[in-house]
Amino acid sequence: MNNDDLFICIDHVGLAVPDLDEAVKFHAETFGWRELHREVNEEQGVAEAMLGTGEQGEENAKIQLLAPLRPDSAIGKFLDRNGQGIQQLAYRVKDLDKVSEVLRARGMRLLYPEAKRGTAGSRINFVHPKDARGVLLELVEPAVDPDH
Ligand code: MC0
Repeated sequence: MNNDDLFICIDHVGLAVPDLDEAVKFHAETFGWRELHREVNEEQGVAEAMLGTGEQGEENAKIQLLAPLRPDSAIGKFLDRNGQGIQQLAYRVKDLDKVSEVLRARGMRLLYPEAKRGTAGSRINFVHPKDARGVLLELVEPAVDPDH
């Protein structure tokens, strides 16, 4: 990674699903992904599971399954409009506040004025899909120690 790179790598790809348990089972039995982590994020209105082949906290990109807690949540609305499928692409960053500032200066609208809490204690924000040319881009700064 160069010092002036904004993004480290793809952290995860988020898939909207109607039923988390059923989707985890499908991706495990069909594609061989293992469930590495699961949590409920009330603020985001989601129950989510991270799938991969390494360990949670390792560097590998992951698949994130996102099921709605409420019909009026971001995932609930996405499912209503599009059905299940790719809802977001998440880029890993080292310093979310710095990257957010750079992207705002480049004309991107970030959805939140300040970072919010994401998976496993990470800090997250999103670039509006209209500004990122049709893709909801999540920016994720992982927790230093994801277990604490
Ligand atoms: C909406 N649009 C999308 C989109 N969602 N385009 C690509 N990908 C998506 N996921 C498009 C719509 O089709 C519409 O286009 C335009 O964006 C504006 O839509 P809207 O009706 O004004 O807005 P909403 O109500 O659909 O909301 C979209 C928005 C929302 C991105 C603002 O989903 C949001 O706040 N998302 C951020 C939070 C989130 O996604 N949370 C769940 C994951 P047209 O052409 O019709 O104008 S939580 C998570 O990911 C955490 C746990 C983590 O990873 O750590």
